[in-house]
Amino acid sequence: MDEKQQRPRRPWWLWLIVGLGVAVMLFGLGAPSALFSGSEEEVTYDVFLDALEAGKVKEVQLKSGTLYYTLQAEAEAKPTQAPQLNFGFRPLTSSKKTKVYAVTAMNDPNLVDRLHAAGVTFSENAGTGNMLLLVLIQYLVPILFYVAIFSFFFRRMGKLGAGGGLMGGLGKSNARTVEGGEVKTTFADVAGQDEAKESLQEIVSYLHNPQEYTEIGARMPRGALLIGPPGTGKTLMARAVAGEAGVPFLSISGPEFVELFVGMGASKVRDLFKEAREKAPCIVFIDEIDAVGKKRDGFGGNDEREQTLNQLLSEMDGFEGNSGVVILAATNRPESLDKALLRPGRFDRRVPVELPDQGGREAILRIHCDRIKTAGPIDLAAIARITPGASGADLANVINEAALCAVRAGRHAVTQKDLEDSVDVALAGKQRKSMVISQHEKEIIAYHEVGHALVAARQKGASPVHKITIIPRTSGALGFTMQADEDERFLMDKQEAFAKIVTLTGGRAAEELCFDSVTTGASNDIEQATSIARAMITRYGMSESFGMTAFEQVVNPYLGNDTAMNCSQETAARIDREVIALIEKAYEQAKTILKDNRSKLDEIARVLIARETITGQEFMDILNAPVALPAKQEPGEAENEG
Ligand code: NHX
Ligand code: ZN
Repeated sequence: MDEKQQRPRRPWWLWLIVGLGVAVMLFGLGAPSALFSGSEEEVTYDVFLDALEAGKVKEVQLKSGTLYYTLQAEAEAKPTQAPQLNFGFRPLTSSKKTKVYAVTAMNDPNLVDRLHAAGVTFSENAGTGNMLLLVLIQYLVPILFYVAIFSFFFRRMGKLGAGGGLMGGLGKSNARTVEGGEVKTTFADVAGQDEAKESLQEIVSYLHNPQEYTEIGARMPRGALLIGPPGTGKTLMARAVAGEAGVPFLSISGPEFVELFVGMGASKVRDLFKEAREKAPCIVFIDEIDAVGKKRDGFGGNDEREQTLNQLLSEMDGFEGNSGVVILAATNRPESLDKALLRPGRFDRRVPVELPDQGGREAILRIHCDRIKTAGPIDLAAIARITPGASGADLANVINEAALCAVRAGRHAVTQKDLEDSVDVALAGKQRKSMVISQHEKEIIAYHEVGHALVAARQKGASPVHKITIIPRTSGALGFTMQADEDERFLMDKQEAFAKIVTLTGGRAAEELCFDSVTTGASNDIEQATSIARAMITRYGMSESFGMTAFEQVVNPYLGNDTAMNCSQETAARIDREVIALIEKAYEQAKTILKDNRSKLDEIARVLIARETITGQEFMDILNAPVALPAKQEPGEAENEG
């Protein structure tokens, strides 16, 4: 970020308190021994009693459990040091040179009577004058010291955000503010979200020129809700609106409202809107608004959160139609938001920010690629093709990993190969070169992967093979087969879905066929195959017996594909049986394909073991080459030679 973020500086008094606190701790203010250091002589209680009975004691002062006394005879004679700077402690007697004795007071209830009888001047030193200051420093400073330390650490942990703090934070909203004209992000920095940009363009033009809208009597949307999966650039988009409009950008994250201190959420909302009104026209951005905007349920629930939400709702209502404050909020769980937030007059505009399509991915890659040095031909369309489902953040990461990879290799520019390797890293983790795999296991892995590839290549409706590798990865994958479509697909027909399952079972089928045993390694394939089969039956109406009935719903579409079952127990059991049958059918088909292509399977597996990684092209070349049978050729060659 090249933008200057305004972070309030730590107040000077914080340092003062910390300094005083350290001083108090080091020097232990107020301890009597410090007040009289060096000047008094410590004696035992019996010595004191003897002196008292002998009538030699002249004056006694009690202070903090210690008796300080002077003797008659010595009162004038023995010189001692002048009293030092002491907080509120009156020096004993008026004379300047008196030997002072100190004795720890004992539980001696009759002492007062005896002192009185002996005619001794005695008092308890309760301090005068400066005593208030003493108490202040003795008690208040340490407390302030701990509070300061506490708030300091919480701030460092980022819990209170910039400008927060236990003390400094009251009356502040924690919003990070970027002043108008300083937001450098524009729509040009956001790639592949043309529809979202178009929706927000209206807000930009309103902020530029509000009178055009007020003249006609139009009311601007007060808020727009950016909805989409994580990493799609919702924050970037909001920032770009502020950048395009050249207005201040106030951003705060939903969870910041409700954290740490109970009761602060609502006041933070108030402060935020106060700040926004002062800075208007401006953009207020609330990230992850679902943290505060979750549906209010009937049963108790989270009181703090609901108060925060209520405050937010009433603040949004409080805006006059054209106050110049536009609120943008982002969420990836729109279904969980309170209906009251979504009604007109609040977040009345929904702007979907979806995962990019192939063209969008290429555009995003281009933006990030322009920031790094590259060498040789770079084909970003090819990278876009092999990254279906990747978000903008994923793609940014791919480019950055590639740059890091180039630096690691001691090169000064990124090549296409760096980019491709970096996609593999994103999918399956880094290579684990140190891992030693036995020859037998290598064979199993190679046959497993070639099994997938061959089954894919020999089926209608399966995506072409892009790459096969048996280099183990840090994710735990021992090898993988990557498929990639030439053009982006938006629909999948039943045949294609089934072909996918067949391809997934191809790995295990090859293991069984060639080694007559199966391994645990296929677990991931099995999971994927099962979830496709289940979805075909319960969601896509692709089962003969159930037809177009839905038995499962996707719970939150933007965060994983969690589903909720919605059927009777009998149906659930029938669905399970159908899933089993479908996968069984796929597995048999995969085995048939591999049996029919057994020699190619052996040949390609051998090549794969030798090279560790082969491209889809190399794979197809071997597959389409006329049958090469080295087992039969070798004797022939031997004959020729002999
Ligand atoms: C284990 N790994 O967990 C060992 C180390 C059958 C040749 N005991 O099906 O690597 O068993 O076609 C992404 C994708 C872990 C991450 C798949 C992490 C699979 C993968 C389990 C190949 N390729 N299995 C495959 C595999 C395993 C795993 C993954 C992942 C194997 C198989 C992993
Ligand atoms: Zn597999």
